[in-house]
Amino acid sequence: MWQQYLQLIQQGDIKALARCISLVENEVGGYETLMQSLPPSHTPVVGITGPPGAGKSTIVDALIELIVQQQKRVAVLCIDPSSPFNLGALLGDRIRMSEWYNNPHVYIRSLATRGSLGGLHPKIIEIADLLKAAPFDYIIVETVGVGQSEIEIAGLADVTIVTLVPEAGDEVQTMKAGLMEIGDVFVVNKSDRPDADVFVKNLRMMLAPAVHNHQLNIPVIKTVASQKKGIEEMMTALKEKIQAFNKTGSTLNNRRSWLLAEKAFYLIQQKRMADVNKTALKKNIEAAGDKFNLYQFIQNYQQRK
Ligand SMILES: Nc1nc2c(ncn2[C@@H]2O[C@H](COP(=O)(O)OP(=O)(O)O)[C@@H](O)[C@H]2O)c(=O)[nH]1
Ligand SMILES: [Mg+2]
Repeated sequence: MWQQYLQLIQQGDIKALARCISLVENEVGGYETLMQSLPPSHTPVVGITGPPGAGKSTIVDALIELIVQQQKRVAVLCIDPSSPFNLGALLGDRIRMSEWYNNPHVYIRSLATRGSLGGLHPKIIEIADLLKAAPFDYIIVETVGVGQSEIEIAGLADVTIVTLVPEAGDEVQTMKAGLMEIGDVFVVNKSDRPDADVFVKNLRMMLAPAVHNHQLNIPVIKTVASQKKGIEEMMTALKEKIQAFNKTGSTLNNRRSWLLAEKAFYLIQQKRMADVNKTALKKNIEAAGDKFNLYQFIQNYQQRK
């Protein structure tokens, strides 16, 4: 079954892909076999993060349109409980997600943040890996920049876009440090607001030390996503960053290595827990009787493994 799924996914079968994601989400027996057979992939993963209401979904919507115009295929994962894509109707007619749902070049999946300890989604790495096996040209992951999520998104994404809005003129300083550090491209959306230019200037000043120290180019792009302004500039910056990333020759970077180590640790722990049988433990404890020492017991148990 799983081998067949992989073939269908690789052929671009969206239904098979959607089904597989659900199976993985629900940890249906055998999904690990599928995961183990996934070939390496270089589909660029673009993370887009920022505060709620900054316009991330609106930007993604405009990006999808641009990508589709260029005859490319895109998958979008939306992990934003405050404005999920499937509630697009609530956001007004500008988000035309229903249109994308029927477009064979676009796949959109909303994920709940259930059970995740401040991170993105318990299965985000697996789901992104599945998407990478499918013939998409881009994978976009939208997340709210809160809690631990920006650390995860920076590890998961090849290129991270941080979306901000001009607020109270020059209060860039109050921006979360975490967001500051992970942006490869900064987007100042809602630039139709009068204080946008001041904000952009201050943001560039704040980024200057990083740019200078690490010889980085960190573009700051003004957009009015609701009017699709600035989206092409953003796409150009994005493509340059993807190219630069591909040139480094390795998809591993420090953040990704940490994320994978974290995930491996979690999975190994889970696997070890799977062979711990509480009933058997209780029997052993009862057999030891009054001489039972909890700490010796644990020590012996670990040595036996
Ligand atoms: N004035 C203005 N409003 C915008 C712009 N971009 C998005 N919005 C609106 O801001 C609200 C939040 O946008 P949304 O994309 O859901 O933000 P998200 O929470 O970051 O995904 C919606 O009502 C959008 O229509 C913009 O450039 N200018
Ligand atoms: Mg959103």
